[in-house]
Amino acid sequence: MGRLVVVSNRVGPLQDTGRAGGLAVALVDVLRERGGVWFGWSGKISEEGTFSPLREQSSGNVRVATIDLSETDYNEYYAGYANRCLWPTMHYRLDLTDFDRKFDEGYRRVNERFAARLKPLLEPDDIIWVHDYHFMLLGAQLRAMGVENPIGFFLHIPFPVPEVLTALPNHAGLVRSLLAYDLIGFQSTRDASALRRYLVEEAGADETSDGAMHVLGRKVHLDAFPIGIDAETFAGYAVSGEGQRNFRRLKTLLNGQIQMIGVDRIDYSKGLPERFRAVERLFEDYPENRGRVSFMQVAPPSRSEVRAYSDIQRTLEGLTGRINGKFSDIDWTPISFLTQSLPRRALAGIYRASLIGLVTPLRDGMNLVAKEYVAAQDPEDPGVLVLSRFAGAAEELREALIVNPYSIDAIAEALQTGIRMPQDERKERWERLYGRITKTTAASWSRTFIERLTDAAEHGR
Ligand code: ADQ
Repeated sequence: MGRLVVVSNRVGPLQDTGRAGGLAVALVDVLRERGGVWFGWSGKISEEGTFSPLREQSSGNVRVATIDLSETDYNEYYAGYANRCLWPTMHYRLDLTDFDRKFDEGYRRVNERFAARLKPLLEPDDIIWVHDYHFMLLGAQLRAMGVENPIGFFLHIPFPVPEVLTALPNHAGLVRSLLAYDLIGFQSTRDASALRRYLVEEAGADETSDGAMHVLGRKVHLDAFPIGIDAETFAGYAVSGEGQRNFRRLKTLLNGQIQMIGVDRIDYSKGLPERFRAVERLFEDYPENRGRVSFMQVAPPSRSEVRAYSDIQRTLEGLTGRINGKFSDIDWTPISFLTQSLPRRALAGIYRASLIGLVTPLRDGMNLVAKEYVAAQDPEDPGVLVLSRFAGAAEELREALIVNPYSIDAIAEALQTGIRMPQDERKERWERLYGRITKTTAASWSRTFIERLTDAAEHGR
């Protein structure tokens, strides 16, 4: 069995810090099983940039190797192309894109350098698994350097329909580079069909009998591999010492009142202003909830060097102030807005103390918070998940209350339905949801992808 080489923008950590997400843990598990290398950006900016010496760290049979970025690389590749061109386009926000050709050049340059720095680390039997929108060109560049190992790509964010993707100035080049991968994986069938449709309409592709595509002289394998969490471990977090402490703290504070929870990075794709307005609408349309129900949003800032991100934090602070000013009483505040990140065990306890989990992104590849919320519930008295139809998770989590995140009225109505839902119905829905999240886990996700990649590389290029 060959080693596994994982490439992603940010790497690690190899040890459980109590803060790392389920994805990092899943990847460490498969890396340990096969032995291998995790290669990516160090998170540091230095003058030498991608020419900097390799930063290395090993734990058992797993080696982590990273390089720095120069300030220009960071601005053009990361803050520029990845986060001002690809992220908004893939999330259907063409109004927020900034197509500057310098970003394009920076993205290509950094992908090339990562390929060049990765090549000497490779062994002939390695399987290479590239992650996410930062490295769409990497496979093609490795091939151009003569690398023949199986190379797979998994996109963690949505893949937009051709009508949207074709607004990206170099979409043809980007997609052509993707075709160098032996297997292209997406979060949902919706995303996989968007690429299929693009290949047919823009590149004259034909579908083969095994579901692969013949395009530009190549056979390309693509499919949906919905990412999961380690649900049982996360359920354990909710009843761990730290989980229970947070659960009790909150329950004491709530004193019989109902709590609704939202947990997201601050990002315009997460539908946060719409969610805050929906909470306001709940108190307007169903005034019996005033003094009885409150909403907590935990949202640490991210990518604040990009204007659209800092703007949204100000909007949310404004909305919190306005809504609290309008409805608060001496012993009740409708919204608390926390801009910090919390340890995972504490988070699990907070999910469990909340009757409603609000996950309402305008677009999301999957959304792991939806799955974590379900995992953390008390099986005897579970809460209700209110989930956007535009999250990849909605394809699987069909027993959630599925909403249109653009409709403030629809969200408010679902909140009211959730608040009033009898315990029997909550249990019935939750049992089905829990069944689904324990079936596809983080571990089964990575194993399935690697198996399919090995297969695709063996049987058809
Ligand atoms: P993200 O956009 O970051 O991920 P998501 O899937 O929800 O979105 O994952 C966020 C993770 O960060 C969750 O594990 C959550 O618990 C954690 N988190 C968020 N806020 C936190 C806080 N305040 N404190 C502590 N932890 C917090 C991208 C894609 C998603 C896709 C994932 C994985 O955008 O669609 O599901 O990758 O593929």
